[in-house]
Amino acid sequence: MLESFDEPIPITRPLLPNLQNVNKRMSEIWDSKWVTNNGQQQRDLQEKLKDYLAVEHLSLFTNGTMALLLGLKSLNLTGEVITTPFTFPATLQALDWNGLTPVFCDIEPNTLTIDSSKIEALITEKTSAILGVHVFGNPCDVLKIQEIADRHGLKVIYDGAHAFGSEIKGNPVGHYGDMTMFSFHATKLFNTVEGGALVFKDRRLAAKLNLLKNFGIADQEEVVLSGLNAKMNEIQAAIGLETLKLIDEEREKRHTVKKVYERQLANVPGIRLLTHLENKKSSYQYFVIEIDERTFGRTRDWLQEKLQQHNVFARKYFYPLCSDFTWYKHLVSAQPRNLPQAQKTVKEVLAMPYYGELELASVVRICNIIKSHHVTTSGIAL
Ligand code: T4K
Repeated sequence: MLESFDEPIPITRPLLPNLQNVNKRMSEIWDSKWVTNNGQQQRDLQEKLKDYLAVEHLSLFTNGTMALLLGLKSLNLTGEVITTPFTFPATLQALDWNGLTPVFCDIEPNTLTIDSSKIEALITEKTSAILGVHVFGNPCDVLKIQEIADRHGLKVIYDGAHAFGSEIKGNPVGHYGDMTMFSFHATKLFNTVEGGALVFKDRRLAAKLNLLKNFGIADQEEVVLSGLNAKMNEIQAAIGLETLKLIDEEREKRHTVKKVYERQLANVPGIRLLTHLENKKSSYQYFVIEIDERTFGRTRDWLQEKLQQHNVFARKYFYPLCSDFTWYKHLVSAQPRNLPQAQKTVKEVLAMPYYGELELASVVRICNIIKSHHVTTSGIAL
């Protein structure tokens, strides 16, 4: 019988910067008495992130959801947007708040991103954009998506909430599409507690996004469009500036954790590791496995429950499918028969505890719990 962990092992832990360094920045902010509205820390972080992500245009927001919502707004989209059902609710909610109708496209089994071979059949005269999600940091099939978009005059937006630092053949993921959103929530590899950014191709969007995130106020005399309040404040930015210094080291630690998981779970029948990406660099945001009930002998839900009994909190990201939300059920594209791969994936995927501080011995213990509950075809637990 394997022992439970004394302390809970969560799916992640926020990467927190050195408190003394943060306090130093807090003193600067206190002295300046400038705490939000395009302050110095925010401007510094914007420049640092442009360098880090190797992009020309970047705008910071109070969180990833507001970034995506206002990014979609800035592109004047109308009608229908083709997207994936296998994502966090925020992707779809950003469409809803823009009055856009999602058209759900099935996902492909290796990256779990939108299946580019199924997009074209869903395009109608109402389609204005494709919204892909680089889910778990796995980049979408960006070249094929762009080709389809160009043929039909559509915009391409990526929800890259998980993809900070992902690359495709050496190119940063933010180079693709018209616009990419990154989330800087506490659970993300790079975080500003809450926060987010948009990177975009068209430099003219910078001014529009500045208006959209600041009530549409052009100056003290004029409000030129209906915006919202979605600015990143100085405290968020200060934390981001310090966290950014730790990212490369955190990535290395996560790489080591990943290797241990991969070694331990390599030959467990019925467990597929979704970590090998051809020609693509991972963001090291999540470590995800897929449980095939027939071969493993148990369901994903059963395994999640077992891990929980041992004080290990793996998560069913992303369950339920967004297409199963009650307010989409009337859509033809949301019908389960039209999304067979997504319907299968949503029952099989489990995101494992994954963060740099996770002890390697704990990873081995977690894997032993999984292995001990694998059932052979003869019904004997290994
Ligand atoms: N698009 C996609 C594809 C996304 O995944 C997300 C967000 C968005 C858009 C929207 O971006 P933001 O507007 O959030 O910037 C979390 C996050 O809240 C959410 O940001 C994230 N995706 C999603 C995948 O995960 P929950 O409900 O799973 O979080 P919660 O509170 O259960 O936290 C998970 C674990 O993390 C805890 O069990 C322990 C640990 N934790 C968490 C927090 C907040 C800590 O140790 N300390 C903490 O302060 O949603």
